[in-house]
Amino acid sequence: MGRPLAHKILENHLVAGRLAAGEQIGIRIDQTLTQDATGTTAFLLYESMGVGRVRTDLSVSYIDHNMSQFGPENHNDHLYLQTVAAKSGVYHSRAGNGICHQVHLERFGKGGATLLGSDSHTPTGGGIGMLSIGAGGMDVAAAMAGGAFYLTCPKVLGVNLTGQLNDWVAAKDVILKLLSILTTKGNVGWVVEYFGPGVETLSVPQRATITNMGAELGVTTSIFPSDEQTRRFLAAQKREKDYQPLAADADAEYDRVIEIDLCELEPLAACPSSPDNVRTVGEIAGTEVGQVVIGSCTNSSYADLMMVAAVLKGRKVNSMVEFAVAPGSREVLNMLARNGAMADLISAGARILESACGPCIGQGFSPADGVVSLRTFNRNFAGRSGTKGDQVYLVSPETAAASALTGRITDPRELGRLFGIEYPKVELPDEFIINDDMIEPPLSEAEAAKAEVVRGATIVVPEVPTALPENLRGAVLLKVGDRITTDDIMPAGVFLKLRSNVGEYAKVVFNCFNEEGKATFAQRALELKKKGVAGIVVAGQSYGQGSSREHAALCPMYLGVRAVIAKGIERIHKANLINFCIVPIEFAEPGDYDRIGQDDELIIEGLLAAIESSEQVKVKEKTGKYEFVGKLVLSQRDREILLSAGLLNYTLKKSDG
Ligand code: MIC
Ligand code: SF4
Repeated sequence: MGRPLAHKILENHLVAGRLAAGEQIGIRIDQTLTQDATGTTAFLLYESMGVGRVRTDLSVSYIDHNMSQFGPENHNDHLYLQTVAAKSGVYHSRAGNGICHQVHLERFGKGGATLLGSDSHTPTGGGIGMLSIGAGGMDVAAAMAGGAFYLTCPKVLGVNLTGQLNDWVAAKDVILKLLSILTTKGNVGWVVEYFGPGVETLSVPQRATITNMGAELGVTTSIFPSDEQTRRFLAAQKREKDYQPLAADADAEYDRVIEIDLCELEPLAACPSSPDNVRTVGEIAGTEVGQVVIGSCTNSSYADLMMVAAVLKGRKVNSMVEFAVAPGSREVLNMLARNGAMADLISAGARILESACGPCIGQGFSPADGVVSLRTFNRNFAGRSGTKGDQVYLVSPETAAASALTGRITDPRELGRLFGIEYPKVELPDEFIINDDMIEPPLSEAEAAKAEVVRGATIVVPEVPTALPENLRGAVLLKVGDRITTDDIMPAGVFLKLRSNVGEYAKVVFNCFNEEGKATFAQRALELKKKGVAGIVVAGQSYGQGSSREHAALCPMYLGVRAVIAKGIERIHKANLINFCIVPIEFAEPGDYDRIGQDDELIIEGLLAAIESSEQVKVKEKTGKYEFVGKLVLSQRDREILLSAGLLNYTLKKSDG
């Protein structure tokens, strides 16, 4: 039986388990990436492991999220990350050099290798044929220390691409189409693999847009073959030596196949406030727009920005539109500065933002009340932009540029009729301007031994979890519905700078559910913790969607939360819960969710024994009002981690033994 590419790469890296869908496997990790918002915790935990230099082929630490620098926190983080990277054998991409995924694709990604990143959009590397997986910082720290990464061997969903995109239809429309089919929920345990004759018509940056936003499906990763397009891209990056052709076997069998004819696609938009709330741009055309932003790791490549510049050249954006551009990397910025396209954008009225995540993670540029904001990003969760009740639409650069001109949501295919604009076919350059001066190599071992790590006062080593009790007595601190995102659990935006101080950051856990004048989630949790009562969170389906931020487990753990009972929990978040010793429990009967009320006290007798050897626990309401069965969907290793009081303790115990 022919094998998909994803399974071939997994097989080449397999160190534990059997390569069969659903089995627990361990794989060797060749490269890691961390970014500053998850990186400080990852490196603090890494340092606690006491392993010295990283044991991967390559590890890179990026600064791209926390760059607003209101107060000393961000710069303290940057200095810590720069010095700890130098000492630990890690490359350091300085603030201003670009968004981790874009820079990694340009400068480091390699087909056939494995990449583990402490950011959910790490699958961007799938655009170059690399098996790239997002994880919590603790898992990445363990991989930097040479440990394997453990996951459920995924099923493979083949997407057969045929045809070719029409003018003005973009890679973004391909992934939006897939999101409209698969939605953001129910896809845990799958890899999406693209194949078919349409693949060769897509450039590496287009493929990277598709694999990047594959994260919104909730799948383990997405991957494209490595072919002539890949070779051309790597050659233009002066890295042809990193090229190798890779593809699935011709007779590869997929667990499911979806057909997408690229010729049939049209411009699409994800409407507020979920990436899978997809409609055609035609259906929503005419809606007034007050803000347009081009950027984020999804759509800020050279070709994306050249397309926008070509549309806007010699024109002005609508006077009621705030228009901003955040180039994905310094390389992209340099290219556009040198070839004049940046001047075209500036003349058209663009506000040029830093090469960073910026507005995508609520670091400025929040829209006004009631204003529609069109963004080329990958997430439009409610409030993520920094404005309560925001109306964020996710679109392609083509649709964004067209709408910036008219001030209304506009199908870019109308640009010819409206402005006489012909489709500007953007070709990738034969050579990018390569300048790696802002990527600092690590120190030699001898130099590293003498080097000091700079640790500012705002950087606090996180608490480690305590052991779970034999019998758990807990109160339901919060009952929430379906699709709670990690942005809901742990908001970013103005709170992002608190990432390196768990005690401070924990004050805003579940902030969006706090009501004015009432005790916050954090206050209620700490009150219970003082009384020796654990916190429990009850949730619906797809709990913990979105980002990889382990603070969504670490901060609740700090507040005394010991269990999450949900109808379903997303992959990365579930791993983070286990790593920080919060027990993930799934309802055996989803209907039992309805019986639980907020503030109910629940008792789980024999919790430790169940974690050791059972697939279920019995959960009783304290006064006997009801009881129900919860499933423990855990691998043997998950069980050992929970019984060891979390991944750090587990790792330390293993290295002692
Ligand atoms: C995001 O897009 O939500 C982030 C911010 O990049 C996160 C990581 C984080 O919260 O630091 C992600 O995608 O994992
Ligand atoms: Fe940064 Fe946004 Fe990409 Fe997350 S999704 S890495 S915040 S640009």
